[in-house]
Order: sequence, then structure tokens, then C-alpha cells
Amino acid sequence: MGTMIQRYNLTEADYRGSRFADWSHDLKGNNDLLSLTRPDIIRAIHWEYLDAGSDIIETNTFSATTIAMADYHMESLAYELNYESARIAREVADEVTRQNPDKPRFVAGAMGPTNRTASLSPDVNNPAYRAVTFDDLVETYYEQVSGLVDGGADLLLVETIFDTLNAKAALFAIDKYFADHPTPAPRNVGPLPIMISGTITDASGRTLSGQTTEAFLYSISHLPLLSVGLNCALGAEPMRPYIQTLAKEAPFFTSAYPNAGLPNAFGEYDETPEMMAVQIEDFVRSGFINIVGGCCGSTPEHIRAIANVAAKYPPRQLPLPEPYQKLSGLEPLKITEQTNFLNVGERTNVTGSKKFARLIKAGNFEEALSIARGQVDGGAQVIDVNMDEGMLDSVEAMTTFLNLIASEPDIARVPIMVDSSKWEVIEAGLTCVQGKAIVNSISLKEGEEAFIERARLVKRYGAAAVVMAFDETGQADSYERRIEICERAYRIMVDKVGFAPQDIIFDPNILTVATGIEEHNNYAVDFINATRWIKENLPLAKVSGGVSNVSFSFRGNDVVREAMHSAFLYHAIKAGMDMGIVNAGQLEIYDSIP
Ligand code: THG
Repeated sequence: MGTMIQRYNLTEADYRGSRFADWSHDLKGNNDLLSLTRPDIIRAIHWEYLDAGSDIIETNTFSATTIAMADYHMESLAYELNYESARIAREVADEVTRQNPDKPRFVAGAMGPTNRTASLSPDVNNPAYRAVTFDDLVETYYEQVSGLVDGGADLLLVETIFDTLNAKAALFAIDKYFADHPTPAPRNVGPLPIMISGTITDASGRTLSGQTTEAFLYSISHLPLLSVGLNCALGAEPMRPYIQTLAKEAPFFTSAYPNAGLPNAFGEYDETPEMMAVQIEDFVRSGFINIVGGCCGSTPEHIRAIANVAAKYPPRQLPLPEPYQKLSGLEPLKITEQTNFLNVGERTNVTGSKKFARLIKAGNFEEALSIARGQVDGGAQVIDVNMDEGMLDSVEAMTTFLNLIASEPDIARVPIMVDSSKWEVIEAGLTCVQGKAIVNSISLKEGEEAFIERARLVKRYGAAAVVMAFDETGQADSYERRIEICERAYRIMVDKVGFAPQDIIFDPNILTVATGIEEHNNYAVDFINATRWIKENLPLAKVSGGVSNVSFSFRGNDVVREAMHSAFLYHAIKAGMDMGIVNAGQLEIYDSIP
């Protein structure tokens, strides 16, 4: 769209039209505004791409959000821009479809990344600062979705994603919009299909916000997408390995619409239609792709050439779905049958480490980060973060700490487990992480209704969940109660919420043994037996627990505690325990316990 608009050499007056003739700010360059002031041009461009063979055209709404429109002081026009742009594209697509009903044409509502990043700080002196929050983005995208849907878009395209947290906010908004409006006019059908398209901006194969392609994929796979793919960036050729990765892993259709090569010194794109078609033909021939197209610099002639080569080959076959738990930080973490026991670092917990608590309470977040780093260096593959302390503003502490972690690549490479007994703290944590995180925890403590509501939200945020064996009558402390509650929670999550069973992590309560109270002596054995039962009876569910709890009776005697942890894990892992919250780096090897 931008490439074609450029060809018209429009002036400030064209952008303004009569309606905005007196607007107080410059409007030249506000391409989305042309849907209101020069709809004839937008219509003509759509027509040209359809004539070239496009099955899908994008609405002229890449920047039609309150956040991006703020540059022109046009926030209040966001809804109208989306509505009008979708309506125009709809009209042209319908007209062309009527001429040739055998080739139906579709309108993708384009949702750009906005001009702000939710997981990076624009202020080098304040790495915890954010120019935009997840909640701001959800609000702005929700409005965009409503305009696109009302204007008649067939599907939604979240594109040019350079920060996965922005994209997660877009998905959150879309999911919320269709929960609020199950069959919106004018199409009166259920949720529109969603296409997601990321952007790999450098040769290391990462997004601007630092994620690898797989980590990106895992972060956005919680909704039933129509497609996932890549666009924009350096052109088709450098995209190849990342498209290949998506083709192999993605349980959705895949898409690629690269730029027409690298921009030259004048910001122009030099790849001819023939050159670009050669690259795209390779993607299609290799079976990587279901949907192809062009981004910056690609003209209707490029699309015509691409459509011609694409027609020669069958589309990609979807791989068999892999029912694995797939988490991510900047890097992916896939839990398969081959994965060993997973260590979740326990020390970034104000109730679990006196040192961490002291640093956080003193506002010394810099040094607190070194504890997180120590856990990762010590072998933690996930880190548990807990800020539940009476003297702290836990929401603020969680937000600050997770934002700081986001700018430390050696820590942020692992997924985060957001640990709190307060739901608002968990939500605050989830709005700070671009990866696929774990919520720690939800339970039936406050009844089924609250449990369902939270499980739905966890899903909407795209996280896995620890589910504690706790119900309305209290914490499970026998084998029978543990399995009864876990089975009930599993059925509710899988049958009523539609939660992916591989994303459920049961915690059947590691309680303290050897307290002097007779009834406590079987706690560890009951946990281990419950673990075995869960793994045999609740398909794909995982089991975790807070290992250091078991030895609280021996506080101060770390030699005994560490030996207990190893002995406990030796049996629990055999019974199927998948992961545990542990003091990473301090686990004694079972066979070397004297
Ligand atoms: N299940 C789930 N989440 C949990 C727990 C659980 N989160 C918190 C806790 N339990 C797991 N984390 C810890 C962290 C530290 C300790 C125990 C459990 C611990 N800390 C030393 C102590 O208290 O003696 C602190 C010593 C120090 O200050 O250095 O033992 O069960 N889902």
C-alpha cells in the first residue's frame, strides 16, 4: 500500500482534503488518512492488486490506532479510519468476486505494531520504563478490531510484529472482542480468522525484541490462528531459514510476504518482480508455505509474478500437532518425553530468600537481578518470581522486576513463572512478559466460577498454569484429596475452558515432613503417589511442586535439607514429576549423599 501511494506523489493538500484543510498539524505521510480524504486512490490500489491475482488484500489501516495516530493528533479518528478502510476494501473485493465467483477475494484487516514497544525501554537510563503498556495496547487494538469488523473485514492480520508483547496484546484484544461480540454484524459469524506475521530484523534471526523464531511462535500459539508467518524486513532470501522453522513447527498455515529486497541508499526497493518470484518459488517448491505475498516495495507486477509461480505447486501440508508444553523467554523451551526434570529457580522470591527480600525492599533491583542471573547460571530453566510481602506494593515490584529482566538477555532467555497468591499481581506480571510464561497459581479455592474465569484469562494471556490441589474446603493433604481435586480441576479446564491439557501443571502440594506431628510423616509419599496417579490418569498434564518446602523442619541445616531434596526428587521424578521449584545450583546428586 505504501509503495503504491508513493507513486502518486501526493501533497499535503491531498492528505488534508477539504475535511482537514484547517488541521493544526502536518498530515502528509499519514497514509491511513487517505481512506477518508482520497478514497479513490485507495480503491484504485486495491483494484490493481486484485487484478494482479491477489486472493487477500489488506485494509489501509497499518497505523490506524490511537497510539500511532497520536503523531498527527488524530487519535479520535481511529475507529472511523478502520471502519472506512475496511468498507472500501470490502466493496472492491466484492466487486471483483462478483466478476469471477470461482476466485473469491478476501479482506484482511491490517493491524500494525504501533510505533511503541511494550517490552523495550526507549530510555537508556531507565530500563524498567515503558512508553506503552500492555493494557494501553489492548485498548487501542480493541477499538481497531471493532472498526475493522464493523467495516466488513473477513479476517484480521496482526503484522510486522517486532515486539511479541505488542502482538500478544493484539491477540488479547481480538479474543476479548469476540468474547464480547460472539457474532458481530455485518458478517454475523463467529470470531474472524487471525493471521499473525512477525518480522525478523537482523541476521541473528531474532525479532527486534530479541526472540528467536520458535520462541515467537510459542508466544502466540494460544489462539487457533489461521496462519503464522513473516513479513517485511530484509527481503525474501534472508527469511528462508526462519520460514523453514515455522513450516516445520507451526500447527497453523504459514505465510511469507517479504519486502522486495533490502532498501537501497534512497530507501527504495530494487528487487524486480522476476527476482522476487524466484525466491518465493523456492519457498513454495520447498513446501514451506500456504500464503505468499509482498510487503514494502512490492507492486502489482510483483504480486502477478508471485501468483504465477505459486500456482505451480501445492500448498504446504500441516505437520502433525505436537501436544508438548511449549514455553518461551527469548528462547524456546519445549517439554518432550526426552526432556529431563526441569529446574525452576526459587530464589527470586521475597518469601523464599531473605537476601532477595532485603534487596527488593530497599529498592535495589539491580542487585536483585543478580540473584535471577545466579539461578539461570546455576541451571534454572525457568525462574519463579514472587513479590508477595505485606510491606511491598507487589504489583509495582513485580512490574519493575519483570521489566528489568526483559532488558537482560542472559536472564530473559528463560520463561518466567509468575508466582503470587494475588490475582492482580499475576495479571500485572503477565502483561510484562513477551514469552510464554507460567502462572503460579490458580485453584478451586474460591469456587468453580472464579476458577473458570481465571483459567480463561490465563489462556487469553497465552500462559501455562500451575494448578494447586486446593478447593473450597481447603488444601489437599491426603493422597485421595490430592487426586480428587486434580481430576476435578482437569475436567473443568479441559472440558469447560478449552485449556490445552499440556499447559496444565498440577501441584499436588509438597508439604513439610518431620514436623513432630505424626500425620505429617506421610506427606512426601502421598505427593509422590499422587504424582504417579496424575501422570497415569490425566493425559498430557504435568506435575510440579515447591521442593524446598519438604524440609522446612530442618531450617538452618542445609546439608540435611539438600539431602532430603535429592532423596525426594529421586523418587518423585521416577513417579513422573516433570519440574520443580528448587534452589537452582544447590541440588545434591543423589548418589553422592553420604
Ligand atoms: N508450590 C508452588 N509455588 C510455590 C511453592 C509451592 N512457591 C513458593 C514456594 N512454594 C517455593 N519456593 C521456595 C523458595 C524458598 C524456600 C522454599 C520454597 C526456602 N527458603 C529458605 C527458607 O525459608 O529456609 C530461605 C533461606 C534464605 O533466606 O536464604 O526454603 O510449593 N506452586
